[in-house]
Amino acid sequence: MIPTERVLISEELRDRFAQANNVLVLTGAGISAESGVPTFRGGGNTTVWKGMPFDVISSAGMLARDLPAVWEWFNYRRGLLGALKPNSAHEAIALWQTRFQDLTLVTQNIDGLHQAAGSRNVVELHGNIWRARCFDCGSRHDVRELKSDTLVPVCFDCGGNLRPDVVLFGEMLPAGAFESAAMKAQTCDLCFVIGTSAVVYPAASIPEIARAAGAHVVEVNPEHTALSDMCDEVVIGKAGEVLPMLG
Ligand code: BJW
Repeated sequence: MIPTERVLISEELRDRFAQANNVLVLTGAGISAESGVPTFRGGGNTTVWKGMPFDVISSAGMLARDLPAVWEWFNYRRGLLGALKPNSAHEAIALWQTRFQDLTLVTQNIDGLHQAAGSRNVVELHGNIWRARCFDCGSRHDVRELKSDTLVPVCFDCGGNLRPDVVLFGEMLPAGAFESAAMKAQTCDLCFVIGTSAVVYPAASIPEIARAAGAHVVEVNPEHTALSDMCDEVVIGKAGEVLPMLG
């Protein structure tokens, strides 16, 4: 018996994928779900930690009020992520680097799994959980080896307090990150939006910019999202199943 594909990829998408030169990919937490990374929202639920919704603990306000609590939250998450590996969706996108003339990978994820799969020049809109940044001198440090019970580590250069090098609610994105993604969105011919609920701005505006500039916008997600209605095509399915089918 010939196995049937559970996910439907249209002929139009196959053609566009075969002919595309400039491709932009925006990813969110859902692309890492099949690696075991918890998403923030989905199925009507919101991640909560010690009674606090994540948008409270992961906020500029909490950083100002209670830095040790923020470190405790990120130490806990580094513990969750440490052993996880990239999945077939991360691997498929890493292969696209050699397939297209120009591939821009923009991620909202802080887990580093795209890089672990071999993707280079990843535009990280929301930072990276494996780095910390000094409040005083701004220098960045690798915290892969940091002990999981360290609350408020100090800067190896100046002794100032470190903070996770991630973008919390109410904070600005890293200088130039959104701007370079938006510039590529204006010139891409195919734009994939993968595994994001597309409710957090300015990241969610990237596919909107691509669509307004004439790109074909394709969403890959098991659920419909805030962005589905403006997409040219919505592929309902898990990223780890859909992306390898594209080639
Ligand atoms: C699968 C799957 C599978 C599951 N395969 N898919 C305009 C209007 C209103 C508000 C604002 C606005 N502009 C800015 C704001 C404020 C705010 C914002 O957007 N708020 C809205 C939520 C209302 N934005 C900000 O504060 C940003 N900063 C900013 O704009 O600076 C300027 C400014 C400064 C000061 C004042 C005002 C403006 C910063 C946003 C930073 C977001 N940070 C976080 C936390 C990072 C650190 C941490 O990890 O703790 O980033 S929030 C969280 O959401 C995280 C994510 O990157 C981000 C996006 O989530 P994502 O990736 O979409 O995940 P989910 O869980 O939402 O969705 C998962 C999806 O996967 C679902 O759709 C599933 O179906 C799907 N899925 N399995 C494929 N196998």
